[in-house]
This record gives sequence, C-alpha cells and structure tokens, in this order.
Amino acid sequence: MLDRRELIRRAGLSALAGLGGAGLAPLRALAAETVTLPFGNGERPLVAYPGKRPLLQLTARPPQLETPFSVFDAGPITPNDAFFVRYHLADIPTEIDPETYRLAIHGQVERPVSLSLADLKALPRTEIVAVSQCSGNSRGFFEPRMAGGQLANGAMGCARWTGVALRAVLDKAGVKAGATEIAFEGLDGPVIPETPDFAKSLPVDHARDGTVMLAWAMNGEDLPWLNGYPLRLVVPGYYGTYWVKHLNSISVLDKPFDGFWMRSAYRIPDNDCACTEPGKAADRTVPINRFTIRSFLTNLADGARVKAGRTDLRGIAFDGGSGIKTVAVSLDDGTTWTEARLGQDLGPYAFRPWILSLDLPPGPHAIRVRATGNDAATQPMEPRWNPAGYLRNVVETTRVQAA
Ligand SMILES: Nc1nc2c(c(=O)[nH]1)N[C@H]1C(S)=C(S)[C@@H](COP(=O)(O)O)O[C@H]1N2
Ligand SMILES: [Mo]
Repeated sequence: MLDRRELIRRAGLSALAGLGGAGLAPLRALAAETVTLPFGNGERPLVAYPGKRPLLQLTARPPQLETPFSVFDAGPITPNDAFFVRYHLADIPTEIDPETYRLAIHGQVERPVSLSLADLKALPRTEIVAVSQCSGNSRGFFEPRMAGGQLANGAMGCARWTGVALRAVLDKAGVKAGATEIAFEGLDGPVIPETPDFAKSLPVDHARDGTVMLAWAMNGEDLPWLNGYPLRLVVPGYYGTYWVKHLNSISVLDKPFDGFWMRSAYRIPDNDCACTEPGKAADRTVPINRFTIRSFLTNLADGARVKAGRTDLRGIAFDGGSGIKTVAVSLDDGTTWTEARLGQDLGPYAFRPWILSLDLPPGPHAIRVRATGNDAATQPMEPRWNPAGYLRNVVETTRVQAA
C-alpha cells in the first residue's frame, strides 16, 4: 500500500527519471531567473528540481546545485529543499523501493549481512547536527583559477541527521581482526564503463569512532532524493566527498582501498598548510579530510549599500569539529578586531551563528570576519592555493557603502 507521502515521492521521481533525456526540457523550463556569481563564467540558472526550491544549477546531468547564499542568513539549519546537491556520475538512481532496498555489509567480516531500512531503524538511534561541505566549495574564488566545478560559497549546508552509528552496523557483521579500511558505495553509477564508479573509504578506527553514522533522515524528514535517499553516510567534520549517498554497500578490507576517488582524486598537498605555490603541483598528497575553519557574514552582500550608523552584522562559522571559540570582525584590514557574540550552540559540527552591532560611518567599508576554533586554529588573511581548489578558508571580505 502506498501512503500519500510515497505517492508524492514517486510523482517527484518521474520528473527525475527524465533527467537522462527528454525530461531535461521541462526541468529547464523551471529556470525562472539567472544568478551571476562574482567570477568569470559565473552565470547560473536558478532551477527547481523535485523536492528543491530554485537553486543555482552548475550542471544538469548529473544535477549539481548550489544553495543561494542568502539562505545561510535564515538560521543555522539549512532547509532540506535548499540543501546543495553534488553528484559525479550521470546514472543517478530514479527508483528505489524502500521495502526491497538493502544495505550489504561484506568483506572481512564474521558474517556478511544484508539490512533493510526496518532493520536499520530497529538499531539504537543517534542524531547529530553537522555541516556537510563540498571539497570544491568556493573554488570559483581561487586565483589562479583551476578546472573543476566553479562554485561560490553555497556548496555547504548544516542539517540535523538521524540514523544509526556506523559502529553499531559494523558490529552486526563483526569486523575481523586485521581489517584496516572500510569502503562505501552507493546506487549511482557511470554511464560508460570506463568511468570509475564513485566509492570512498575510511580507516577502520575512524569508521568506528561513534561520530560516523548512517542517516535516513535530515531535519526530521526522509532524506531528500537528491541528498541520498534512503540512506547516506554522515562523516561529521569531514568534507562531503565521504558522505556517500544512496548507500548500499559497505565492504570491510584488510588492505588499503585503491579506488580512483581515493587514490587519484580528492587529494591535498601533504604539508602543514595543505598548499602549494600558486600554479604548482604538490610533491606528495594525502586524501582530503577535515574541514578548515571558516566564517561568513550573511546579512550583507558584497557591494551592498547600507544606512550609515549602528549596523547589525550577522553570520555563521564552523570548523572540523573542535567547535567555534570566537568570531571577530575588522573594519581596518585586520589591524583591530571586535569580538562578536556567538548564538545558539547546536554542537561542535554545526554552523555557529554570530551577531555584532557596529558603527559604520559614511563611506566605503571592507568588513572582514575571522573565526577561531577551540583547537586554536584560525583563518589566514591571505588565501592559500592548492591545485584542486579545496579548503578555501581565507578571512572573507565584504565591501559595502554606508551613506
Ligand atoms: N553516491 C554518491 N555519493 C556522493 C557523491 C556521489 O557522486 N555519489 N558525491 C559526494 C560529494 S563530492 C559530496 S560534496 C556530497 C554532496 O552531498 P549532497 O548532494 O547531499 O549535498 O555527496 C557525496 N556523496
Ligand atoms: Mo564534493
């Protein structure tokens, strides 16, 4: 028996099912407006996909959608219909039956298991508020520029994830002594067999640390289709590339996983700044891992005109899980800083809101925001560079005119 929600979901899916061909036209027709991001070739149509409000479309096949930045001013939780979407491979699932869906746990385990959604939901439930951010978030701002999705700052979002600890699921299968890594795969795939399937891995100790979870709900509802229905990996503090969507396979390995998306892609320079001289390759690389610390002003856009005098500034900050200690604002190129007041604390992996009321005399202002984490990490005044355009965390500057 299909309930109402299920019917709605299937209706949405028939629109998605057309993604591969003729269905593209009706989707395009939903692009009402265009947004121009502040870098070359920054024109993006605003397109409404099933379950989503109009978002900035980077590519249509597969769908890659960026959240309009103004959404981050509405609060520390990103609504499901505004949450960004990133896929690598064009063959995304368009039909998944929640009754017959299974998650397989296999490889170096005592007993391979195949779990239904009901099996998973019967395990002890966990919940965490955590930011997901694409490794390539903000890539469009790198100088010199590089290939890859030209994203502004909207390939991030913060949600409340509900599900089960990965450790609990691994324990059902019994990880064998000698296992070193866990590999994760989802139901999407390449359209041509030459393209490597999307798969990611984590070391066993990380996978079992209690923070990594399998989520079936996001902000109290089923995962949106495009965010990985019916189950995704949640790796708090880690870049979105590890948050495998439509998860259907967990394999326990006794040797390093050598899939393309770990071995060759999503790697950063292996040095203290994870950076290279602009334009230069790295000598040695490691897989991308924890977020760098970032902060943003959300209620004033670059180029805005504001009334001179007392002005309320607001924004968000986050890091890889130590939690935000302070956020400060500078109007004088970083010579002096005024500490902001931190808002609601939804946990160390969440967006942390901040507010500050400042006097803006008539004239131009460059508003700089800098966060410091509980681990003492902070943001650099000058941008760092790396060949893939990852980890941007320079102190962001918003230029406004007060009159
Ligand atoms: N199955 C699958 N999972 C995936 C990906 C993918 O291409 N396929 N992309 C990853 C990347 S790079 C990111 S940034 C996040 C994006 O998650 P979202 O689309 O829910 O925002 O999903 C990750 N999980
Ligand atoms: Mo990503």
